[in-house]
Amino acid sequence: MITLYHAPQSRSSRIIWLLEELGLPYEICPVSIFRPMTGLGMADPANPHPDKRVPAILHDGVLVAESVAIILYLTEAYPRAGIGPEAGAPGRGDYLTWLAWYAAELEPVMLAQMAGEVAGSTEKRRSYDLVLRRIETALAKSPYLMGEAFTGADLLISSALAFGRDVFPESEVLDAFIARCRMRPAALRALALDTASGIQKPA
Ligand SMILES: N[C@@H](CCC(=O)N[C@@H](CS)C(=O)NCC(=O)O)C(=O)O
Repeated sequence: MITLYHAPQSRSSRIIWLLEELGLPYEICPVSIFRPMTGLGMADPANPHPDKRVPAILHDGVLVAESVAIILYLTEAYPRAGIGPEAGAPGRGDYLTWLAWYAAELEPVMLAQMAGEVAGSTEKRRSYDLVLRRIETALAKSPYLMGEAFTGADLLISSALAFGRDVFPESEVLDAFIARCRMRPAALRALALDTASGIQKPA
């Protein structure tokens, strides 16, 4: 059994989507988190995440935290859905590269731009330009980052882009990619479940 520790409209929403893509039985354990943007909410003692953040999953007694680790762990453990190339399979290197790229390049650049730190830093400006170029180059060639087929990398990166869309300039390619991913039946089911997953527990 898989338990997802989840706070509505947060980075754990993407893991509901993942679990729906994989077609697995799972339960959602709602937890409260501190929300820096509003200053509301508090860390939940019931949350097993080492930093009391979300997402985290418990799978047969194994705790996994961090979006990238959860996506890699679950797409490996349940390969039948075919959304994460296994070790030795074609596309495996590309898959690992995109997952790591999200955490090491995309997310830091997005947070820096949200904080207004990019314009005044040559290094951050360069990273920003490289990030935008990488994603637009990949999506100019194919509907998904790794080609014709949707993978866990598309799930992760499209959910980040949807959240931080304003960080990047107008781009039909980016908008079409986000829409393509979000219209998937599993994504729509996840959205409904996220909305129904409850108001934060009182802090
Ligand atoms: N790198 C982590 C980031 C997790 C994260 O920051 N989650 C936010 C919600 S979107 C959170 O739990 N914030 C509560 C806090 O910072 O205490 C991941 O992708 O899993």
